[in-house]
Amino acid sequence: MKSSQDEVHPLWDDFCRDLEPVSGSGELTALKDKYLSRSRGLVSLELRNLKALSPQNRSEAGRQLNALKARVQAALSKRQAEFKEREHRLQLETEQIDVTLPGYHFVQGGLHPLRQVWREMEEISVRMGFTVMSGPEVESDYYNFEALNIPTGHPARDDQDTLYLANKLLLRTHTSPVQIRTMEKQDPPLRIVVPGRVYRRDATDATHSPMFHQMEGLVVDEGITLADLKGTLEVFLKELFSADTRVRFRPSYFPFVEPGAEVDISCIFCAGEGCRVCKGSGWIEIMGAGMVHPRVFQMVGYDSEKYTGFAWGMGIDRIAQLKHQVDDLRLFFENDLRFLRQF
Ligand code: 2NL
Repeated sequence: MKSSQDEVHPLWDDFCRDLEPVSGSGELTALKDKYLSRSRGLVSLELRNLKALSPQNRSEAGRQLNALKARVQAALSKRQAEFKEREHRLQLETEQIDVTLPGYHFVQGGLHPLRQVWREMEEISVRMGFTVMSGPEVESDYYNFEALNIPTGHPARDDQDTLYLANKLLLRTHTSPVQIRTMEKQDPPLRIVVPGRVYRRDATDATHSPMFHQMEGLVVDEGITLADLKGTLEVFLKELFSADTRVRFRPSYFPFVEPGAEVDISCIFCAGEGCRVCKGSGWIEIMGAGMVHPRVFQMVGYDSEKYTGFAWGMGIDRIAQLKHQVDDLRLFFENDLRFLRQF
């Protein structure tokens, strides 16, 4: 007679037939329920029926049922593992990434050459103790002219061909209105620089643009002298160009300063020998400057007996042209990438 342990319970064949067509986790759970559910499972029912058997038969049948239960559990686990494996393989196939594909090309931008010079001038100024200020590009006649000692009918108004807007507004022709606004709000001492866009009614050519960039500066305190102006601008220009740059001041006229000066640097191309750029003179005009006119201080409510100051203004575009030897201003505004990529 065959050992009872080898004898497989008849439910095993049923189970095997049921398991055969199962193709997914859901069906497998239903199958597990059918055989092993505590309340309704076929194996569980058989186990409960053991009570009705005689003690000798019971232990034999019990062993057989427990063996069946273990085989069913093992078969279910094995199939479950196969499903999991299949799912994983499918995932690997469908979610493949070809790591040999070329990456995205991110275009690296850069600062416009004018902005680079703008920044450099700001940085030098900040190192020298100045605060960078900005203000509106649309201005009133008062801030652009009146407060700067340029009254109606003054020849300077004709010189500065202004772009007028509606309602008596205009596009600022220099950044000076920002200094006026700052003085109205702040008491001395004041050390500020103002870079910004400015506008003139000019036709575009190699040396003119209706919009260009300027940086002005202003120092106001007690006891400020022309020597402070000369020393400050000399340090600034040596930083901006080179330590061996020489600076000279020629008397000139601006309505908002007295005395006024035009400031030259020794030619950065021929070191003063005389060349095409400096037209043989050895000097290049780089900015205008002067001691702030007492009338300007009176307009903003500063005590012109107590305070003195100096101011200057220079073209950012012009300095960029010099630094990079760009002979046509329009190149800075056309934004041809072949030009811009050189900076
Ligand atoms: C130039 C000349 C200059 C100023 C700008 C200024 C501003 C105030 C008061 C006094 Cl609020 N002066 N600015 C002074 C002298 C010259 O610029 O040729 N710029 C390109």
